[in-house]
Amino acid sequence: GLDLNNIQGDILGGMPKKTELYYFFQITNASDFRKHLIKFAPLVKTAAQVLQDRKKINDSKKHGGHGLIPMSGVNVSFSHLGFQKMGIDDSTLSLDDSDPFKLGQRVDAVQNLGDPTKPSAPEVDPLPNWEPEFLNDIHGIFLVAAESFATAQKKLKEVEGFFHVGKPEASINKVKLIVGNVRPGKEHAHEHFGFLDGISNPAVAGFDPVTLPGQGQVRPGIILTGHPGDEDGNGNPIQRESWAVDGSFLAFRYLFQKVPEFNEYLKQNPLNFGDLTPEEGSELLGARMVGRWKSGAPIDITPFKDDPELAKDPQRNNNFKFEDQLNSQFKCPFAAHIRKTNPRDDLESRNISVEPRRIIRRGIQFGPEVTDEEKECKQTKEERGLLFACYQSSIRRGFQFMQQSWANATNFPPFEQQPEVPGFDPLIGQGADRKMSGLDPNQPTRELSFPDFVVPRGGEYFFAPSIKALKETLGA
Ligand code: N7H
Repeated sequence: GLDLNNIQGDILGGMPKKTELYYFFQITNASDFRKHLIKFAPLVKTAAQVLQDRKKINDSKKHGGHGLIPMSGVNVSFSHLGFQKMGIDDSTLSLDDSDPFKLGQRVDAVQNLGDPTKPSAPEVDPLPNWEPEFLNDIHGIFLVAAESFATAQKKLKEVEGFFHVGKPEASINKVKLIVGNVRPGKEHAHEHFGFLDGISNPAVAGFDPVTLPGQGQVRPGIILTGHPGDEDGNGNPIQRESWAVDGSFLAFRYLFQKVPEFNEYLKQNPLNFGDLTPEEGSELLGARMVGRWKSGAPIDITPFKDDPELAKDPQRNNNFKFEDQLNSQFKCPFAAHIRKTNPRDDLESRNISVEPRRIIRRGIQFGPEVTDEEKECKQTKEERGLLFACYQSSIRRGFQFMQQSWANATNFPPFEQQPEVPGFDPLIGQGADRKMSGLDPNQPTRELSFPDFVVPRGGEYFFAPSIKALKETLGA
């Protein structure tokens, strides 16, 4: 079985959160840092503790409470540069020199992910057009999750204390702090474009007691290093050093969302279908870009009319495979965000497993609600978006492949018979001439072009080590 006391809690289970602080740091004194790390390690929330936390919340709700009990959790991960700085040989974390973990996301973003480069970029080694802090070397990240900002803030102070931040003997230096927040009221659990998020994550064998219909189960090694499924591209188990077992790679992306522009696009391009009003035609367009209605109901099940009851039912809201739509965009466009990122039977019907590509998403929103001024001028004035974070046992096989070979690849998913090309993932697909087919159910070949709705402004790849590794190998 899995040793849940040895695995960080954000990977399996997910730290409960209303607020989450993303604290990016550089190690300034490696030997002191490693000493401080030993003392800090017991603070790190484990997968076992997350299960207890969730039980506490559920019990409180059962007894009529709102479940908002004071509670916090801290996790820590390191970049390749961070391991180098600590003097730790992390060679079993990368397969080769072009492994995205080893490259670092700053390089991978331009080489493989398709991030726009700085306007003034030189010809050689151009930099991505990111916030300046993310062009620095980042060695590690603390994730501090809590039920409130006050609790999170207090916990972060405690974390900083372990590393003597603010004192001459500090062993780390803050590069950037980003505050994540779930959206208020009814928008709780919805991302900034308005869609319910966090519905579809794979069940992990040996951890999740049930697999919901359509959810799909993965072997533990798809997410965790050193377990069955932690394989190279040829299906051979990767030999990890013992300290590198029970960890997971964290892909972080700082994604800004242009919400007023997205809304205006929907408004300007309502789908004309059946007897839909223009407002309903705009709703349908949004649903077809994502593959789900804002409520979360999947359009493969309910293509032309939202069904909020279905959306709320975990037995039904993920129970679809596009199986009767393999060569059709009638119900769901090929390039819809959730079909691009989990093509289900588009691949499985060809005996290509989606299991190795699956990731566990743990993100949170940042930034304020759209202001009246922004609504009026239909332009983004405030910074908001998604702190995208996902776990997998290989960045190359998981996040990088999903972005590069699925979302950005206009001929994915594969199809037969149809003359149309799927196009870009309308939300996250990157490249020139962003467009997709299949949005208009009556005219699947019709292509719609779109501006950028999601803009990457930073990121890094990290490895979340086991608790034992923190205490015995990295801590010294
Ligand atoms: Fe996506 N969105 O709000 O539209 N995503 N995503 N994502 N995403 C999903 O099924 C969104 C991003 C995946 O198993 C839903 O839980 C936005 C990146 C995967 O069926 C919604 C952004 C990557 C899934 C969104 C964004 C992915 C998924 C439906 C950026 C990876 C599960 C809710 C700002 C490269 C697919 C749900 C499945 C679902 C949105 C980013 C991947 C609503 C706004 C960068 C694997």
